[in-house]
Amino acid sequence: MSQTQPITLFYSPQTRATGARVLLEELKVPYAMDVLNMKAGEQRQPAYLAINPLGKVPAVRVGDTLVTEQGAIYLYLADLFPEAGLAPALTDPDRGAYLRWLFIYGSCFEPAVVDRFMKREPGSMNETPYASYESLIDMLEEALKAGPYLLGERFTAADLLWGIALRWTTMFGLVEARPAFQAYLARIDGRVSVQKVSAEDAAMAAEHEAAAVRLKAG
Ligand SMILES: N[C@@H](CCC(=O)N[C@@H](CS)C(=O)NCC(=O)O)C(=O)O
Repeated sequence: MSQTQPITLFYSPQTRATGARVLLEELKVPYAMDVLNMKAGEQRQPAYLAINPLGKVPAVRVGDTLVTEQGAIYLYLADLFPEAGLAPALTDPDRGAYLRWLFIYGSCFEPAVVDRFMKREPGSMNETPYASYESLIDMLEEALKAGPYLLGERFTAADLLWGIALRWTTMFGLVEARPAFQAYLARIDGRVSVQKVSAEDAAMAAEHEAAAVRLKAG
């Protein structure tokens, strides 16, 4: 481990924070969690809005450094612990493709999926940030067909971001479960880190639901 500052992950189960926790598990570093019950609205309370004014998880604090936004969090943590080998170095030719996949996630994939979920007309190819949903998903399929990972043989933090995202987007029917995606998901789901966090998430989410019901009942 290259640094010893305390790490706190601001977390809520079965959300976009799940992947950030999986990444910390893969990095094999100690971390604490500040868990928010989103079903009880804790993410909109002043204490958390001071961490992320958007009231969104994940956020991560390492010493005095606070990072929000999934892409930024993955980039930061994987670079902070280079010995885990989840981020190509700045001078590595793979760095370009790695950054591209980390950034395409937030700047293209999420807007495309949200437009689809909301049944919003996305506009023409030159009006959207992602050209078209089909071209984006086809590009992802091409990369994963070659596989086994986004950068070929090399597994990186970008695979955790995309693997976890593909899991929930295919589950909700927002992304068609093409064979290349299913094979990729099987590889990601088979990781010990993913299995551990998924099991703990299920238990935590059930506790949150029960606590929110108790709160409503007064
Ligand atoms: N742009 C943010 C989005 C994060 C996000 O949407 N998180 C959801 C959980 S899946 C959230 O915190 N929602 C709480 C709310 O909006 O009340 C990122 O990529 O980190």
